Amino acid sequence: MTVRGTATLGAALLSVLAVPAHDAAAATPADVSSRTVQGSSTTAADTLPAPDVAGLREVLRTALSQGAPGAMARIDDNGTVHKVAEGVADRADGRAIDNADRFRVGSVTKSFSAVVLLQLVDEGALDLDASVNSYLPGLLPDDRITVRHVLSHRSGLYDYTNDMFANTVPGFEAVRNKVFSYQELVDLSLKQPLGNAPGAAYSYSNTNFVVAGMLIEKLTGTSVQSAYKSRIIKPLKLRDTSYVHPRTTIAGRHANGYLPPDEGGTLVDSTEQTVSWAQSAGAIISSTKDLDTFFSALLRGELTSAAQLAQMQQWVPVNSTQGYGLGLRRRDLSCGISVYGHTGTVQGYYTYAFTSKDGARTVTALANTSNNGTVLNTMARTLESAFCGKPAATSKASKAPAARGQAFVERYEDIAPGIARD
Ligand code: REY
Repeated sequence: MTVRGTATLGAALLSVLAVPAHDAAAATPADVSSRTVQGSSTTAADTLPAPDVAGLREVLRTALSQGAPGAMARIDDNGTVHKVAEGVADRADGRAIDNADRFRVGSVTKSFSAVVLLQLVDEGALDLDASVNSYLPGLLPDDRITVRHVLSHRSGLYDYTNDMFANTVPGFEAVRNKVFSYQELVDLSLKQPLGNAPGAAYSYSNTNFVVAGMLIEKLTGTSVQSAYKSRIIKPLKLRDTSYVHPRTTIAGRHANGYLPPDEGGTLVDSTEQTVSWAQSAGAIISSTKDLDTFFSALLRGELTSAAQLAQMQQWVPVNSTQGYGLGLRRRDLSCGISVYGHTGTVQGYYTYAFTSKDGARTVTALANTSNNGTVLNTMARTLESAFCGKPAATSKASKAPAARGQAFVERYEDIAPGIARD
């Protein structure tokens, strides 16, 4: 279990943050969350507060009041399922959104890419601390950039999407039907110098997971599509999950995505696109059920060895309540519980998918809008409802389920820094 006192957490994080930024080796292995959990044999379902399903519905309704056409969430709690949905999947015909709907998961794709690479580590085909250039000669401008740096966003590689989507709708329309090669995306990034020395600092960049895709294809000799399929989708029987780049449509029942222009006005239906600008950094299609299955299996140790799962949880501090491992995020909730998963932003879709330390309780939440920081922060509160339970009625700080999470997360949101925030 991951419950711990705020004081312990604060001290642990401070000790991490105090590590000199240039000392990458020292900065890496500060696993503040596992420090207090070793030896525990209880499951999250035994010890977590019951999910606050009514509070969860309120969070989704708030997202609708802030501009999301629809929002939904599914909790898988050690065999018990809670499904909540509000609003519409399709504004044209008014069809209600439903947890059976597929959607674009954005950067949750990064966790899939990391899992494939960690499986390759397990197989002896990849060394996390080897230079990326030792596998892809001449690709990156600095031989000191390792696979670990890339998977933990510490390479310093510039995020080309900052420029691509500086103007939201025009940027999207310019690329929605484009097909990029990985090399073209890396070349866009390399127009800018590295933002930091390899290993020295966390700086979220899609370029890192484009490089991850290139490593997957080089080492497996297959496409990322077939690597995801044979290594994750088939073994876990994820029937709603696919990687269909560069096909623009979402097969089967799905939620449409709606993108608000920066200047306000009519939402743009952004459902159909190649997502070629993201590929192995963000182009997977899935469902709330499948993402729950995926993160639960991951934290239960069903996708990698225990050793590689531990590598994925070597946290680099993102801020005082979040860490980034290898393609995996940690978020520390207001009730002292930490959860593990990923967030995703792709035009028209915001996703949160997080599980407990032991994988026993998982929630995936989706709003079918993006470019709306208010909705993004509201949706973060689905984690509070799912893992922290009902706020105590007597507590001043928790008069309403909404109030508690809001103050906590709004200061610390980090999903696609620089571009997806208000
Ligand atoms: C890209 C722009 C966001 C989204 C991004 N997503 O990097 C990756 C992730 C895959 O972390 C777009 N924002 C929006 C803008 C801002 O265009 N000007 O909000 O749809 O999931």
